[in-house]
Amino acid sequence: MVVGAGALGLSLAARLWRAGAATVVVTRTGWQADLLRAAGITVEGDAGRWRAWPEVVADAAVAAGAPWVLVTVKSGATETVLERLDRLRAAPARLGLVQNGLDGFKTAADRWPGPVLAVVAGWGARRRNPVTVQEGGQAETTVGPLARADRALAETLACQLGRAGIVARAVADPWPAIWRKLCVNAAINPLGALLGRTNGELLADRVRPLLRRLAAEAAAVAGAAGYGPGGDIEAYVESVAAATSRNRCSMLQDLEAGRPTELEAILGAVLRAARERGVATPTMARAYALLRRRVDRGRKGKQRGRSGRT
Ligand code: KPL
Repeated sequence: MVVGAGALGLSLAARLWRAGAATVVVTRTGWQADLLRAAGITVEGDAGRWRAWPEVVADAAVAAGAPWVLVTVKSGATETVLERLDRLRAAPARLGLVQNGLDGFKTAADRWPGPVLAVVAGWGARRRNPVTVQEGGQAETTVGPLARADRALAETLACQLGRAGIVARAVADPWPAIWRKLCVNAAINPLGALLGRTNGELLADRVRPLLRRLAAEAAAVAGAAGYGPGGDIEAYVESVAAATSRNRCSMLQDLEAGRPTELEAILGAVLRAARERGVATPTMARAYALLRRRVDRGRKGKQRGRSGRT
């Protein structure tokens, strides 16, 4: 069962279905479920366009007996979705959480009664419309146990993802990978969102130094939290931007679509950790303030639109 039919949810469900897994997608809305049932999922990627026809439901109760639940919703929706699944007694299904940030992983580990695994996604995707997803290249995905699970279970999931064409590696402890991805997101996402650029365009000469500075600040915070990414984090972030070069980062996609962003889950989380540990993060604080203003302006515009004022 794949919960969430955003960019990663659609891409994951289509790939699992193509690899022969009995796949059910759970959408948030009935109208998206109807569209997907009628049109299937269209995936656009390096290998051209292809179509997948997994089962689609808007009500997770229909798929309550699934042995694996892969939750792909945004960080802010994790708690609500887990409560809903728990009420359906979907536990003790094995739960794989595909997400950015830190808090969703902590929530899932605390709240879900069954085994929980973190899936730290390395592939980029963009939902072009409710039934079409454009894949934007991939870096390695990491799978690891968070609670009531072990490395063997992570191997099983990584193997299944591998069959679906997702380059995945199992580890015994996913937290270093979660923090490393946080460094990637804390560098690529605010710049992509503020400048309206693809990940690859962030490697242009005038932008690259900012990308590197954000990566270095995030890595200093990760180090102070005990999860220093090691190696050359700036080069690593650049390699992810290159590997997903055609993708517009998720924060940019969310801003453009007027959806809630993961600003708090990503930059908010790094800045909170920096404050607690006394780490200086001036560039990130500036990026956060600019984005906060942009997000709040978007929200006010939406409210005005709803109340009918121009
Ligand atoms: O995770 C991503 C995101 O956009 O949120 C990256 C890896 C940066 C791909 O775009």
